Amino acid sequence: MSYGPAPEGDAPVRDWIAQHGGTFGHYINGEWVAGTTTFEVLEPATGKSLANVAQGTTADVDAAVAAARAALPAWQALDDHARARWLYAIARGVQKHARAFAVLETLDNGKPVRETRDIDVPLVARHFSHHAGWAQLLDSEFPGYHAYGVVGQVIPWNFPLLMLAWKVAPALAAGNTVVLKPAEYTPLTAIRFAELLHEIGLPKGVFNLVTGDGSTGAAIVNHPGVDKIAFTGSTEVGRAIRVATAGSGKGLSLELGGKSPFIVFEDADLDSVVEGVVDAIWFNQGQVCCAGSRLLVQEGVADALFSKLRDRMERLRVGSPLDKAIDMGAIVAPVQLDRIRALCQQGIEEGATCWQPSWSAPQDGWFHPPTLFTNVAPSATIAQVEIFGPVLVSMTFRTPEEAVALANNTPFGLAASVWSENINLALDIAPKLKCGVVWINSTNLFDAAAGFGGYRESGFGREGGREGLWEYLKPSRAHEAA
Ligand code: TAP
Repeated sequence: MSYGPAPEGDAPVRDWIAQHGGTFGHYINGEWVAGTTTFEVLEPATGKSLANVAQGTTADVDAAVAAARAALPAWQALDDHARARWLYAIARGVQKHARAFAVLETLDNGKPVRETRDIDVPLVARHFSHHAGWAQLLDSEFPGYHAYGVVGQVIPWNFPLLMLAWKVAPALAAGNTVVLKPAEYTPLTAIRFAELLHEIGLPKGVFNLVTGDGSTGAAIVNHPGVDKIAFTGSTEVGRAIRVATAGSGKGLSLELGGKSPFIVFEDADLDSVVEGVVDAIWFNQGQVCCAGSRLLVQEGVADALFSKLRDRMERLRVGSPLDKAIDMGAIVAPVQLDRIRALCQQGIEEGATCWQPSWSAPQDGWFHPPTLFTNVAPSATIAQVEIFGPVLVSMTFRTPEEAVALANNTPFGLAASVWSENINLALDIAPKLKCGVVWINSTNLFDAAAGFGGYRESGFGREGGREGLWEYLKPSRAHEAA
């Protein structure tokens, strides 16, 4: 299949890249700084080159931290209402350029434009306007607390702009200044975001962007001038960051991986369940930290559900993410695709049954079909590790107690969803699940006002709402002395 039509119009976004000569630098102290070296960013749907982006060095991180430090007194001295006005201006700017942000995110990440247009970008704007509200309530709602100072933020590639918003909005609202590193695969919407801040005139140094690979992230984490690290990414890197920051006095919040259960009781409405599953595991090709990647279904309805699910999977469309009719786009990078394939192979070798619909893979780019595993042992590798792809692993249970035991049988603890027409049963099960978020008869619902985050190996700290604000505040000295 060729790279299909672009109903959302990708030409203006490709023109924007071309206007920059296809090369982008860091945004430090309100200026664009060329990188000493660059790396190539590829388009997942075609495998072709999209842009070249600066590789951040320790000198770049030093400059960014110094700029954030210098900007701190004036930013903190701003009246809360004045800070709120900046956040509203950012929200408005995102809305104004929503189409360009959505298309750019789709080109860079490979996720369907229908998702970036209807979910990612609107949630970004909502996050900034929500935190504009909080900026005005700091004195009344958090007396005796003040901003950390300079915050270092390192984010993943699966929701590039949304993860930026989850980090930057509360940090700025609370009066911190920021040094942010986006993921190597997907830095472009963060770059366009920095351009937006420049256009609206945010004071220099309040937001600094240093692009690069993991070494740039490590330079931010280890920098002595950073007061707090906020990280979203894999459990493996989160663990390394916790070790690196131990004893440094830095604040830390970690939003890590997951292996979230999707629990279906036999009285659930199976047609709703099927649509829920589509959203849980095939949204963003399953590259979602809280993806409902483990389907736990009560024995009496297992066969009926699998049959309905297979029918629905046959109708999922995989292809060019710029096509609005597409359900699943591309996997972010070949290394991720290889990892997904290898884990599927391991699942088969360990005795599970793999089912995929008939599909024709687009010739270019990196695509994987929706995949369902049945007959999976709870201890199987695919039942335990985060696959981070469109692969659903299913197991059956007999009793609610067994469902809870299966659900809690991984080291993670991010999210869960429970499906039953008996609300008493669902409400009884929910608090027994070891995870930060539980959805009932729904999944993947995010709201700027609701704290999101995990525990166990899914990390600690919350993003969103009042709980999220705490991550960017610490007691003022007077309060500590009291
Ligand atoms: P990671 O490989 O952990 O990368 C995350 C970020 O950390 C990237 O910017 C990465 O840079 C950087 N990094 C890599 N090594 C580092 C180091 N030693 N020190 C500091 N920074 C370093 O994760 P990913 O593959 O991008 O994202 C997928 C993971 O994120 C999944 O496990 C997913 O569950 C998790 N996630 C969690 C949540 C929440 S809210 N819990 C939300 C979204 C995603 P490079 O890009 O250059 O490698």
